[in-house]
Amino acid sequence: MANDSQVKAVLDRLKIETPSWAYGNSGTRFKVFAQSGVPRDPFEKIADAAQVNKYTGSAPSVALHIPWDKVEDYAKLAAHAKEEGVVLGTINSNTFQDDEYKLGSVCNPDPKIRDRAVAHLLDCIDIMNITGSQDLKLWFADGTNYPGQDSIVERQDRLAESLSRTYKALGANQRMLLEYKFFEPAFYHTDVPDWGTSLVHCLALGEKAWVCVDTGHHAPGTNIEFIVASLLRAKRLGAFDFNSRFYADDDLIVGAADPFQLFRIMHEVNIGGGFDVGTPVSYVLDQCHNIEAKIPGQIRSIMNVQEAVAKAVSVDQSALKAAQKSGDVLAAHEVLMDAFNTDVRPLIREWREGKGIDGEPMKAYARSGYAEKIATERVGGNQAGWGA
Ligand code: PSV
Ligand code: MN
Repeated sequence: MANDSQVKAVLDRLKIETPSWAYGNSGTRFKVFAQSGVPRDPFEKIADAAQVNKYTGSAPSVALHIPWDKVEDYAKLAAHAKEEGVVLGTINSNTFQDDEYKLGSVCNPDPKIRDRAVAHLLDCIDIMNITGSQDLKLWFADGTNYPGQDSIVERQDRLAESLSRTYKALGANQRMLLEYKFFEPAFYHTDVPDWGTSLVHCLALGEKAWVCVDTGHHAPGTNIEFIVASLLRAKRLGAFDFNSRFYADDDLIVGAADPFQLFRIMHEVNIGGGFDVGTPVSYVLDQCHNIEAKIPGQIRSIMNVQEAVAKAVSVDQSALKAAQKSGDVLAAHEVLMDAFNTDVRPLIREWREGKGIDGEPMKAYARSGYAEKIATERVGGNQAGWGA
């Protein structure tokens, strides 16, 4: 069994980035239920993200989405983040909300529209240069709805060319993270539907191109831990976008739908060195809180990841190896289940207290009065939401 200090050392290193869009209003295509106290601009989103960091001690950076988080002065936004005790993290591009992108962005048959999409990606890199962000996150809504609508292979060529133009603009310490998604908003075919397609493009581009695994972007029953193990083996797992799904891209709280799946994924991450010092894997939440409160929703998400990671790190690796070598199927399975069934909450509570934060982040936040404060103060203006 890994000892408690090993688990605590991993928890010390594990930083989980929160997304600016989690703090804004969100919903389904049927209804967005506005909440009180929701930020009106990126500065207020960052203030909320800082609360998540304050009560978890593990969320020191905030992912931005451009243009939702567009500001006049990104240096000022970065300085504000610093004052709040966080930094600006991944820059998420948006090539899916302009009318021009009806037939796609970087894969569009019209070269002028591809140019427009690439220009946006280059703008994102300019922002990264000001904010000090290391990662450019690429998720493309490109694809087709009908067989014959466009050439699948030519769209791959256009994708490769657009990616390569973007890749060339990356600075020495910058990376691009290529996310895949098997469907939506395109339904017949998606241009980056799976980890294989993403990996093929990343390998062709070079060592600054990495695959991002969004846990929600898989068909039901997909063995995500296999994908993660394979990408770690290929040294191309750049990041996670964490969330849970029951049916589609539900963007629910990570670990809520299937904590055992999250544990299995974290176990492969542990084996593949994803929690080692200097790991290239970054851990990011990509969620929306449609009906639950947003800041506590993010705190709960971080706690869920920490619990899954603590269990995964607790797996008795030597007992597991011995059982695997001797072909003892049941013993090997038992080693894994023992770790999964261990209640790691007391250990994590102790770890938090050792760091000088409250052992119960949800309760500490609720007691703090911050939710009431923002509900009173943030009156007037336009609440942030998708597209703002
Ligand atoms: C859309 O599926 C999506 O959730 C992707 O996962 C991106 O990471 C996110 O939006 C932000 O653009
Ligand atoms: Mn995502």
